[in-house]
Amino acid sequence: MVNLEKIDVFFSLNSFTEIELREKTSVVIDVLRASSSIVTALMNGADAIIPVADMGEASKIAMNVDSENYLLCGEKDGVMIDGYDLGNSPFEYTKEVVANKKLIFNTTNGTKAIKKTFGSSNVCVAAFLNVSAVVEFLKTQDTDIVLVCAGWKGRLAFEDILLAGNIIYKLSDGKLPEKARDGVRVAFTLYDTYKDNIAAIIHQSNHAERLKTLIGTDDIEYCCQTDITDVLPYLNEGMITLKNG
Ligand code: 3SL
Repeated sequence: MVNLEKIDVFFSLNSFTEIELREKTSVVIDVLRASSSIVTALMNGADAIIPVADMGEASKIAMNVDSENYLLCGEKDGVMIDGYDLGNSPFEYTKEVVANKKLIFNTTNGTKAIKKTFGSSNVCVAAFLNVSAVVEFLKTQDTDIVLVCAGWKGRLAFEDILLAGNIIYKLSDGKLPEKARDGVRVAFTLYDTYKDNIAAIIHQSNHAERLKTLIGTDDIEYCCQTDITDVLPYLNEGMITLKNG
């Protein structure tokens, strides 16, 4: 059973150091859109996702692998990078495109946050799309748990904290323990306030506004869906694959 007093929430990838994640289970959250694209890619049969911190790291890997089996994927500031095979819209990660492929994945915040968790005991990736699968996994963990919100360039992102709150709400059966940490209280309270209007409130977030001007609203609507899959993306030797997959 999870000890709810031992959960913490970090609100952006700049708000913690790697040392704070040692011997913990880290859950990386980037609702718009890296987490949602990772979940979708694995749901549609991608073999593995290799998160990278920047373009240099992505190119280095891409130069040394067989391009038949690997795709170079991601974005910078929401826009697909020149020369990449795919951007960061979950709609690009279809069965036809990603099945049996390894994806080198480079995004503005999400993959940088994942890289920072590499020293954790366990790392999984959460979206609204797979929230119940993440919660079931966390219930089996006896380590401390850290919910790592990727945010946007060091700032918090509303939708990431909302999902952190959803995870805590489910783990606590909707009852916040008295000694919960401040980050847990904030995330829980945010989710409790908006739980009946998730999609509507996410549409008003800063990153949703940014995306709307770039690509419209389809991706946002997709990423707001809850529990469309039970896939659990799990980090294993630098690659994210299906847990037990
Ligand atoms: O920051 C990230 O990792 C991305 O998910 C941002 S975007 O939605 O592709 O703009």
